[in-house]
Amino acid sequence: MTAQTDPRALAAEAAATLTHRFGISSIDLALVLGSGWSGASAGVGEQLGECPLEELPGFAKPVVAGHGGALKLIRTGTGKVAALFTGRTHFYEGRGVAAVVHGVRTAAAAGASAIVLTNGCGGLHADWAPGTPVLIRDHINLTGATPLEGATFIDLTEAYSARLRALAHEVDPTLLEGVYVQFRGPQYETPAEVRMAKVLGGDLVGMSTTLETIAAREAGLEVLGISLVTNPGAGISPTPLEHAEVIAAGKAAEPRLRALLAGLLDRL
Ligand code: 8IG
Repeated sequence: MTAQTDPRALAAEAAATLTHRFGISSIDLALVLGSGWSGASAGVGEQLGECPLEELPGFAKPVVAGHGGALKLIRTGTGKVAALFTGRTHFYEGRGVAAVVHGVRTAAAAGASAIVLTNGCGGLHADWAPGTPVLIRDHINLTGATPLEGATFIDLTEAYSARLRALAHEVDPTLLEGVYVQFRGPQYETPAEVRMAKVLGGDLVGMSTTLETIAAREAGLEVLGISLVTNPGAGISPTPLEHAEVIAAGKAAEPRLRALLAGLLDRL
């Protein structure tokens, strides 16, 4: 297989381009910023450099406007080098699951040992207000897809590292934990689908993260998943949601999210 067809070779190529471009030998950590998280990441760490993602092999321009696609390199308070992906490819874009996990595989190929996956999602509990961050304890992958091929029997008993969740609790002891349910999207759920997700044991519904976590575990990365509840899942709230309220809640959560990210980067 060539790098054109072998996703791991393509990730190795992207990692080599990244390290060469920034003049570093490797990275230590990676962070993927989901909806509602980019404002929170501003000013976290010392920025070493930035490049548009599409300048690295295998990355394409994101289709969702406002889901910015850049890679920022930062140095943490403890001197570690972290790659921040300011956008991601979603499964619903139809570019295939290898494209969805290309950033994760690139981070692993560049030497990262841990990855923080963040997202914006719907909440399944009426008292989880928009703007509430929730640590992902486990997931349910309802996409019917996987980044793995063949007899790749990856253990997912502790897909989301208990060690990293404990570090997050150190930073913010009031953090909630929950089970994230990934739907394919791009449509939001029906109220019946939201009830189903809850019956199945879910606390959060979204359209990302689980496929990336599977690829990260295959690559041996420790995973920390953090969701930002930006809206109640369909049918959870008796009143239709005002988009402006969601934006305002996200904005109000920014200081808490920034403190969480900064505290994590000093401990990871
Ligand atoms: I932001 O309610 C956001 N992303 N599936 N459902 C799903 N994805 C989401 C939602 C939601 N809110």
